[in-house]
Amino acid sequence: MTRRRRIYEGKAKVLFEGPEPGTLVQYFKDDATAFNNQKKGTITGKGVLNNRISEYLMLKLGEIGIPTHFVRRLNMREQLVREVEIIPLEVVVRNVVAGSLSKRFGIPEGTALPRSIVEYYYKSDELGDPMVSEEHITAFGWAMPQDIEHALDVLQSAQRPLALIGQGMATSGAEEEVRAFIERTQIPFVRTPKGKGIMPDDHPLSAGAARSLALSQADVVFLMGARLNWIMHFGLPPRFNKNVRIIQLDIAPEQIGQNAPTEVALVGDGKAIVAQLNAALKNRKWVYPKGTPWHAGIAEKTAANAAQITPQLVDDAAPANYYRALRDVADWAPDDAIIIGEGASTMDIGRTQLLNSKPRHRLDAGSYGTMGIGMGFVIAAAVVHPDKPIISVSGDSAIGFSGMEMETACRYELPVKIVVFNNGGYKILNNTQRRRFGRTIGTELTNPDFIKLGDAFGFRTARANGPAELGKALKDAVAADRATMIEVPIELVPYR
Ligand SMILES: Cc1ncc(C[n+]2csc(CCOP(=O)(O)OP(=O)(O)O)c2C)c(N)n1
Ligand SMILES: [Mg+2]
Repeated sequence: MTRRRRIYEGKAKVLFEGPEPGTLVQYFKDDATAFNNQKKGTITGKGVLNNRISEYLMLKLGEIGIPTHFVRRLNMREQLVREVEIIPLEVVVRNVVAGSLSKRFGIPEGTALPRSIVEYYYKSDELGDPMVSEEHITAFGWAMPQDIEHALDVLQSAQRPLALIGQGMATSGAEEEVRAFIERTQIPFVRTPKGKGIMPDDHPLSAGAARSLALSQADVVFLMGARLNWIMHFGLPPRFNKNVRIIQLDIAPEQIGQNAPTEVALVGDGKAIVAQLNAALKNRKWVYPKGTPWHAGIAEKTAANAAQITPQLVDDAAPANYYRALRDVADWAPDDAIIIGEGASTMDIGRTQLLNSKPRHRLDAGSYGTMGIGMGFVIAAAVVHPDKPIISVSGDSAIGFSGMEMETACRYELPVKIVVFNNGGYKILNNTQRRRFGRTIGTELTNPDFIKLGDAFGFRTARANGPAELGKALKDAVAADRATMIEVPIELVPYR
């Protein structure tokens, strides 16, 4: 390896330019210093041990969801790290009396302490790294629990608070912390498509079935690893209240204030920060009260929306409507199934009707609704989770974007279940053109015969012509333990 540019040399380490922008190579020296460089020496092999100890600690922190600068150990003395902004504090944990502690208190070196002692030092060579307390740290603004308190103050001041739970909570593994937070504060929540399962869809505080009302009327929105992108209507009116105040938790600083101004920003790992919020809540009596008009309004809208779809849920006519067909899929999908959705109505209605109770069990076209992701997701999910049922619901148009990958699924004998909701949607634009303009252009499209297509690749196939047949087809698909495709003809309701 060619030696890279030396960026900085400190008392114990040398930093070199890393292989990519934003990275550094950290070299551990054998030099030992104490009392701010007044005592110096060399301990052979110290750097090698420090490199290992540092790696061990950083990996442990990573395991519990605390992000660190560590990327990987490169060799005996070097590790690859990310560039970070350094808070000028040194945290010392003492288990045995040594060094300055022995000197300050006259306790012999090597004395075991009755319990661990945590000390903080302000890192400043000119001042000789003075010891400081948490009071100094917060008063001087070196590290800020104020943001946590500020976030809770804003939430507490809300009349109609709403948590938007996003994918960030899934990737940081924050489901336990988020659940504790929602249940402790009693604020309603809506999850983004990729945030499904962090909180169970059928949780009593879910405002998912009254999403439009919840988004448009909330006066404080807490973005928990969720972003105000296309899926969230960019946080703009009329979908959002024009005076909405935003608390934003995100790991990426550049996301703060995207599309709508952020009042309180909490930048960092989701799991760690929600845990901090939960700890801070222990010192507060506040709970968002039960019986507010906000809770009542959401409950009312949820009930009204449910009443509106009930007739479709119980309509056994063939061809099925989306709700009735999805009801069968929902009844059949086991709890640990990974569900993939793509299409327009298939995906949108599927988001409301196919529930998730586990995080990281839903794959969805996401931020931009991009079709063509379905088969890739199906194959990836089956490869990563061979022990879980993989169920995809795909529109007839959507499956056309990447359906050829059925060959891959068969070649690797992946026992995936693909349900194609065929409303002959290709005709939709044709119908719209005819209705609006009295003529058509470029929209005389046809679908393939999906059963023949599936058969050609070696899928087990079935066409379920109505609700009566779908339940059975789905049961047979599970029993078969091989790649299965079920085509479900869906009644065509032309777009407006
Ligand atoms: C790559 C890509 N091209 C085009 C679109 C535009 N688009 C959105 S929905 C849709 C068709 C959806 O039809 P289908 O998959 O049959 O779902 P349905 O609503 O009929 O259930 C298309 C083409 C898109 N989202 N992504
Ligand atoms: Mg369709």
